Amino acid sequence: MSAFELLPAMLESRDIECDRKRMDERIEDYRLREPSDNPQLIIQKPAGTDLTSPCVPEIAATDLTLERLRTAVAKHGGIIVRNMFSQASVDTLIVAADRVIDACADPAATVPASAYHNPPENLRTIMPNRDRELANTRSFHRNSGSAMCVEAPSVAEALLQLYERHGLKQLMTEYLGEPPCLSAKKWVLRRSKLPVAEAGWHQDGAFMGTNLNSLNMWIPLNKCGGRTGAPGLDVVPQRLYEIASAEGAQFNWSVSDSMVTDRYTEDQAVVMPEFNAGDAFFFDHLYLHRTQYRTDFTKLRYAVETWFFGASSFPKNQIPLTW
Ligand SMILES: O=C(O)CCC(=O)C(=O)O
Repeated sequence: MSAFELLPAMLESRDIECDRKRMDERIEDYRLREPSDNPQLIIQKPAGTDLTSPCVPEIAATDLTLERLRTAVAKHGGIIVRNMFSQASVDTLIVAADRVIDACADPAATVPASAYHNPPENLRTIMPNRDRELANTRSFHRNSGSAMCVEAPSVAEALLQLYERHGLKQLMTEYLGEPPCLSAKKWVLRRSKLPVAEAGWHQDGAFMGTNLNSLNMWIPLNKCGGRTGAPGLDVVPQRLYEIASAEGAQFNWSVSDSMVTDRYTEDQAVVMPEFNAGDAFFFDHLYLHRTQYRTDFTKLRYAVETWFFGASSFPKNQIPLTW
């Protein structure tokens, strides 16, 4: 793994106008591009019965290879890669998450341009429903304690550099079988709100679609999950091939609590993994998960969520952008 670290001084000395133009171009690259109707899907339902027992596999960052990633996601739906990013990098990202989320807190405020807030000009026009969709997306994030990375192109560009220096651009290219793209809507800085709201169980494919190839890298920036007192993720640790029914759920893209508890019991039970700062949790659009829910959390949790898609097998509704 690379020794490259992201430090606050590196972020703050970036050319913010150059980063903003670059993010504009990355988004613009996809304005007229449509996904393939027949992508070669990475995850295919096997013909026979799957005897794999449910679990969340874990490996050290030094052991991460394409083969380990591919096998774990194909068999178990996801994998935790321990200690992928250094403490210095995650500390910088916590500061960045605070600054970006705070800068987006008041939709009526005029926020001076900085490394932590300088949204690309075309963010409004790229959304199919323009102002309304951008305002709704921003308000959804404000209410969830999150912000799109693209609100701060310098943070976004620095993250791409961090990922590239950790070999992730190459790994994602190999995993997806083509160059990766990211998404404006599904590249998110998160700072949980306390008390944690009961967020629905969901598979991201319910709103992204399923005729695509994806991989999410969810990076916790502080210790969370399990019984740490900070919300991690609750997961159904198995390979699923279809989107579960939304019957009885809060949203048309979520899955009800009773559906999860009735269906995934005993040996298939829900897991609440414990995460360390700088781990990377990889899973795709069919993985069933939710923000960990308990009423007694006392600690904040920071995270970065980054979805990667194939350059020709992406969800257009999530506003793809070139890497
Ligand atoms: O960070 C969270 O609590 C939610 C993350 C999530 O749902 C995702 O990465 O798809």
